[in-house]
Amino acid sequence: MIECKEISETRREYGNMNDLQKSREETIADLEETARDIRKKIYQIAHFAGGGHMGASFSMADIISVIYFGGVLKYDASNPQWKERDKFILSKGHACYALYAALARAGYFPKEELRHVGQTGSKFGGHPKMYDIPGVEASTGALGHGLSFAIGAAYANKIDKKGAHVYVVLGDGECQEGSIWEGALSAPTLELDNLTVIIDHNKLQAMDELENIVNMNPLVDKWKAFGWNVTEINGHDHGQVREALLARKKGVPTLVIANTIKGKGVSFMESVPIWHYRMPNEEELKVLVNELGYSEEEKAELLLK
Ligand SMILES: Cc1ncc(C[n+]2csc(CCOP(=O)(O)OP(=O)(O)O)c2C)c(N)n1
Repeated sequence: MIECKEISETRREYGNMNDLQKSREETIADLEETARDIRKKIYQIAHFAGGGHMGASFSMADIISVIYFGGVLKYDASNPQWKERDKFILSKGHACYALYAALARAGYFPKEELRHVGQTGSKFGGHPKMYDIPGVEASTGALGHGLSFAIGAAYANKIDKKGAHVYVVLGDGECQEGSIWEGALSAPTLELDNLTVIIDHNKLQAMDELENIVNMNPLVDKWKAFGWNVTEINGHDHGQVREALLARKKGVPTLVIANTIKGKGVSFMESVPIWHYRMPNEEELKVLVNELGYSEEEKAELLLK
């Protein structure tokens, strides 16, 4: 683990969070509940959609909980296009069930809409679409584009002299895309200290281990060499995630390597590649509904054949 001390101290230069952020700053205990609720919603979405990338969504459920409910992102769900807002960009768009769950919980749209994901006529697909879905800042799914998009947004904020920040989540497998490294070169050159990139480092990509496909190690050294302010954390520890996401270093973009477990929260899915895209069978479903902590009523609905 790398100490985040240096950057957490520089955070003070930026002052305290404003009232809007504070209104969404849950305690660590509350964030545990929020993340549990987001995991419950992720499976419910998959259940009603009949499939989806659950492992990738569970992997980042804690990160997205802290972003939207831990006092990190500045947003107004009743005014999604608010000009002064921060932006969250999910570059690994296949994990959009986590994003949909967070946006519904934040109040961007009624949670009942989550029942229609993936269905004919629904604006909610298996990858997120901007303009159609309130709160979705970029259409993603073709891996490798979100970082460059985020750099454009952060650079525009600088030109417009806006204090807004841009956060982007990348997959670790996604970092094999060449376009990621073009972005990695550009952001420090542009001195984008209003940009924070989080790598969801679950060490799996699709059906295999990252190292067996294209080895990305040592990730920390690579990003440091490209001029980023790098920290490495446990991506399931809400306190560590919050500390790392609120840290800033003047003139330098921040890169957070969040060590995570793909499928986190459902024992039989954790770190098992096949859960990149697969639905549980009857027996597995019984385990899942107990481990995610659904109410008896919710369980009955999900177990209904
Ligand atoms: C450009 C592109 N190539 C391939 C895919 C197919 N694909 C979808 S998810 C995925 C694996 C991504 O792995 P990673 O970034 O590590 O995310 P994780 O699912 O592990 O969170 C791939 C190859 C894609 N969506 N886009």
